[in-house]
Parts: sequence; C-alpha cells; structure tokens
Amino acid sequence: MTAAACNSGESWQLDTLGWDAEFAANFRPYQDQDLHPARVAITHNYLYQLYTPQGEIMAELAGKLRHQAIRSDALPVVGDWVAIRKHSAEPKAKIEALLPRRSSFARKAAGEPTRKQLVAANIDTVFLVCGLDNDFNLKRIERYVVAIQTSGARAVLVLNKTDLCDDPKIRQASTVAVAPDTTIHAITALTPSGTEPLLAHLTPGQTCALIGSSGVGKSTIINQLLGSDRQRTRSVRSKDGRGRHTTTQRELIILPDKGMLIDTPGMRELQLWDDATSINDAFEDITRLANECRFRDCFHDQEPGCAVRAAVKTGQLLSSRLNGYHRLQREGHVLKERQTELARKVEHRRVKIVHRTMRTLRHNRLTDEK
Ligand SMILES: Nc1nc2c(ncn2[C@@H]2O[C@H](COP(=O)(O)OP(=O)(O)OP(=O)(O)O)[C@@H](O)[C@H]2O)c(=O)[nH]1
Ligand SMILES: [Mg+2]
Ligand SMILES: [Zn+2]
Repeated sequence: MTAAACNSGESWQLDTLGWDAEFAANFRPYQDQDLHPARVAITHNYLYQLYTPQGEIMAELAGKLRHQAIRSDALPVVGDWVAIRKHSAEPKAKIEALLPRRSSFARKAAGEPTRKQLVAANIDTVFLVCGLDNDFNLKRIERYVVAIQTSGARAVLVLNKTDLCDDPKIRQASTVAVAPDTTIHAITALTPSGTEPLLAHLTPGQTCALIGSSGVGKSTIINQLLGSDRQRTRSVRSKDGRGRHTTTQRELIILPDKGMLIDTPGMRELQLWDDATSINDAFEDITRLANECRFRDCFHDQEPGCAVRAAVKTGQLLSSRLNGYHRLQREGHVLKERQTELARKVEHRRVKIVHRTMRTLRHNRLTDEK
C-alpha cells in the first residue's frame, strides 16, 4: 500500500468520505475478490486521484473497464465510488469496478449537442452560485435548478456578491418565482461570516458541489469555508465583469468535520440533458394542477378545461412559471428529435458498412472460385 500512496499523508474514515450502508451493500461482491473501496477526487485523462482510508492514491483503469470506455457513463467521474486492487509493488492501484451511482449530474457535451457528458456523481446538494452583478439571469437560474433536480441532488441557490448589488432583497425575491421550494441564500464570500449560512447544508459524509458561471465566486466560497486559500481565484475582467475560467478541473475537497465540496470550472452554458419526465418533476406544482385538466395529454396551451391555465387566471400560479415550463418542454423536444436523428444516421451508416463488407466478401469468394 505504501508504494501506492501519493503526496498527502492524510487518511480518512470511509464514512467521512460519504460511505454508507447502501454503498457497502453494493460493494459486497467486490469485497470477496479482495478489492477495496475508494472515492474519486480528481480525474486526469484515464488517471485517477483517489481518497482511501489509507490515504490519497493514484490509480488507472483495469483493462475490463477501459474496454467499456466507449460508453461515456461507464468511466469514473469525480465523486464516484470505485473498487480498487492494490499491490504494494505497483506505483498505481487498478480500478476494477465502478459502483452504482446515487445521483449524477450530466450536461450536453460542449460543442456536441447530442452527446451526454457526466460532470460528477454521488452529490447530495448542489450550490448553484450566481453573481448578483452582471451574471444575474433568471432564465438561467430556472434552467440550472431543473438540471440539478433532474440529477437527483438537492438544489440550493447562492446569490453571491451582495456587496456589489444595490437591491439584493428584490433580486432574491424575484428568484423565488423561478425556483420555488429551493433554499435561497444571498451572501458575500468576502468575509467568513458571509458564507456562514451555507454551513447549515454541510454535514459530515455529505457531498456538495458548487456550479455556476466563471467568476461568480465558487472557489472563493470554498476557501472561505475551508479557512485557507487552497483554491486559486482570480478577479473578473474589468471590461465586462466576466470570469477568467480560473478553476480548470473538478475536484473533491474534504472539509474536516463538515463534509465534502466539489469545486468545478465555470460553465459557459449548462444545457439540460434529460427528457420531459424530469421536467415534470421539477415543475411539480404544474404537474399537480395538470391532474385536474380535462385531457390527460393537455399541453396547457389552448385546450378547453385546462386546470393549469385556470390557476394562472386566478393568480394561484405565476404565468412566468408556466412560460418557463413551456420553454423547457420545447427544449426537451428539440433535443429528443436531434438524438433520434443521430441514432438514425448511425444505424444507416452501420447498415451501409455491413452491406459493403458482404459485397466485398462475395466478390472475393467469386474471384477465388475462378
Ligand atoms: N465583491 C465581491 N467579489 C467577490 C465575491 N466573491 C468572490 N469575489 C471575487 O470574484 C472573483 C472571482 O472569484 P472566483 O472564486 O475565482 O470565481 P469562480 O467562480 O471560482 O470562477 P472560475 O474558477 O473561473 O469558474 C475574485 O476576484 C473574487 O475575489 C463577493 O462576494 N463580492
Ligand atoms: Mg474557481
Ligand atoms: Zn392543462
């Protein structure tokens, strides 16, 4: 083991790393194979930095997992639990298996709208960090909250930089309409007391990821909660207030006695991955009202007997909320159509290759027979 241990001399109890009865039950078959559990802290191109009760170690994928790597969700991501084999003679451990995920956060891969990219796994809470300066955007907040709820994690909205905003209370109130049932904190990360309200969401064994645009203060918040300048931070650009993409890798950070935080690089644009079902989950208020619509497949648009539009009329439901629902529904449909089109193209190409191979084989056989 000592040979596999890397830089940090620290070691952690499994439950400090978030291990519980459910993960233990899923791990049982691997225990019999003399494998050990570990949690992914950082991934670097098929090389993984792991937290284990024996300390921090480096690991690579075993052949079996490498072969599954064409399926993007078969690869470990930050926050994943894995089963490893370690030989004291080897500098690196081998990741033999990936444990089932409790939650996972996906987005459409940058520049490739039809490919899903997993961002992190086994997250309990996501701090969605938004700046109360130029970054503030209600539509984006609504979209992110849906994506977080879809992932299986709890969303907490953090409106940062209250010191740069004249009316943080008004802005906070306006976010309630697009993110009902979500805890919202308006804070400043510049002082330790500013980030104190966030501590309520951090408990030992719990994992909390911070996401949001570049420059909103994710790493500053983490440093403040840690009480040390562990993460690099950089001022926003003076000409437009945008961030400089300072954090470049996702990383699981242990806060002694307070759980774990995942710092992430600022995302330019997070786009929804999931289908209409998850949108319905995120718009539970509308789904509940929809039970009373005359038609089961009501779009809450022009249909007669629509209980959702009736609720907008009486003021029970905000019309902006229904508009948001319609917008996200449309987006979900567009994505689905694109995915179907891509699947059709892939199948078409496969059939063509099969035909061509058969033709070549037949041709070769005929030439041989001559
Ligand atoms: N005025 C003010 N500035 C803040 C606050 N929080 C963070 N900042 C500043 O905002 C800048 C960007 O902060 P970072 O923590 O690097 O932002 P980030 O979200 O980690 O950005 P990326 O790593 O690029 O995604 C830094 O100069 C911070 O000092 C705040 O509450 N008020
Ligand atoms: Mg950062
Ligand atoms: Zn309806």
